[in-house]
Amino acid sequence: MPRPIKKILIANRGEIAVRVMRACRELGIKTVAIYSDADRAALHVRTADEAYPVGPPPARESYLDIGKVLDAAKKSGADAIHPGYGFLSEKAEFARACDKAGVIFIGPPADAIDAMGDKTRARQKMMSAGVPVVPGDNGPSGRGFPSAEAALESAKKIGLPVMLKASAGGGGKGMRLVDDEKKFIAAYQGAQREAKSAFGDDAVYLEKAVIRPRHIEIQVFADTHGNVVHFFERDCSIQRRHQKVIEEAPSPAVAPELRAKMGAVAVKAAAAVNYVGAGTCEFLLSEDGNFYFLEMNTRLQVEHPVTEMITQRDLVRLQIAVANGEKLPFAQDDLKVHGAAIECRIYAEDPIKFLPSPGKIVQYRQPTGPYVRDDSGIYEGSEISVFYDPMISKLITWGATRAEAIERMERALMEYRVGGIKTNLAFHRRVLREPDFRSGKYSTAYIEGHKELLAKPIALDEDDDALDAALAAAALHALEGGVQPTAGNGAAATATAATERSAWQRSSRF
Ligand code: MV4
Repeated sequence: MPRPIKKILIANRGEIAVRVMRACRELGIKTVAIYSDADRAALHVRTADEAYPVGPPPARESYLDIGKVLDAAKKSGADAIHPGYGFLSEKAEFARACDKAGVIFIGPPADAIDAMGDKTRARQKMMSAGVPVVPGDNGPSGRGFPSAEAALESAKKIGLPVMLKASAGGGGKGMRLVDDEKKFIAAYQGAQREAKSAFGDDAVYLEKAVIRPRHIEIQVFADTHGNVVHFFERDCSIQRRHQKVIEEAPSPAVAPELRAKMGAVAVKAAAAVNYVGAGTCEFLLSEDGNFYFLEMNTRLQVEHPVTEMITQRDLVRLQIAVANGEKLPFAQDDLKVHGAAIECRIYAEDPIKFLPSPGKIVQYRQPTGPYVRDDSGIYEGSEISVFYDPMISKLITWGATRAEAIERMERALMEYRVGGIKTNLAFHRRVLREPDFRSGKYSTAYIEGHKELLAKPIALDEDDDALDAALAAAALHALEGGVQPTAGNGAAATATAATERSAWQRSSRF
């Protein structure tokens, strides 16, 4: 039995660092933050029991510097490191360096990271394990083709359209769609060049393109005793440029039978690489109901809270338990889907151009109330830096049904106020009432197919200012002997409340 973990260094920043620290606090585990020069006053630093500087703002020189991170672990006496997501979380080299330094890496074994990190290798491994992958060709060497012409011959056999993907890639990086033979050679060479410069490896493989797929992923969990379970699916089809925007669980497109089938396949995939800890198998679900393994993310994911909400389990606590060598405290049959959960990623970004909008948060009101969770890494007065991901928080709501979760999300989005920077709050409000989203009939082409969601707000209630005005007007109307405010806030229907509300809201505009 390994000694129980008493102190964890969180090798990350922002909301995920705070999220991990919360689980540690509940477990009586001490927390250690690391921070770059840009993050001296960041929330994760204030939340930790102790904190160590790791260098200049660029991640390469701080959060990604393995030597500095391990130095901080040594100085602090941490016996484990939680990498969060991004940064060092999927670097096998880091997992190995932790092992060597005698620090527990809270994540899968380095060999499992390697097995899934190389996409052609993962495809081969999954095929051998009986996991369905997208029909395609890894090339005669198993890692790309001897020439673009050889690749074209294979593409013709597969049948266009095909996807060109970098073997060392993932997450859509270096990916190209080819639907015309005449464009194939140039696209292949372009993909090779891109792969070479992005990953230092020009191997490119082919897959038949699945048109308008849904992105369905299965959360898996394995302990060191050979137990592997799945926590059902998340639907992450609402993305823009490979950036997830809204996620939900369960998927409106997945019936119980398909859920069980995909879950069993994901468990098989994890077992095939001797997986340990939290992981996620990504699948494409085609319009005709077939599903194909795409890749496995060997980390805790951003969107893990929707799974926590529908399974009533704390995935970070489980990660720590597994890292302690404990057995999973339940079997597959003990896990059930309870209701529905949705997550909206709130970004500091220009709502029309989708460009980051860094700066100081001068006003911040987090939504709360029943079945609302807002995982945030910022506070009023803190800064959204140009150096890191501009996510402000993840807003998650739960409902007994999907409809209830949506209604609750709409309510929570109305309560949310951010001042000083631009956000995508108004975008989320528009999606939540868009009929294709509400019906659950959407695919990865959703945002592209709904350009009106990106358009400048036109209707009166579509931006914060107009919303404030409408609420104030409703309250005043009620005061004058009219109907109750439609926002359902009975308390606002008094003279004082109405005045205070509009004054407070005015102060929130910048
Ligand atoms: C595909 C595909 C269609 N056919 N592969 C994008 C991210 C990376 N994990 C895989 N991706 C895709 N691979 C085949 N054979 C479509 C996508 C894709 C996509 C996948 C999931 C979520 C959003 C997406 C947006 C565009 C393309």
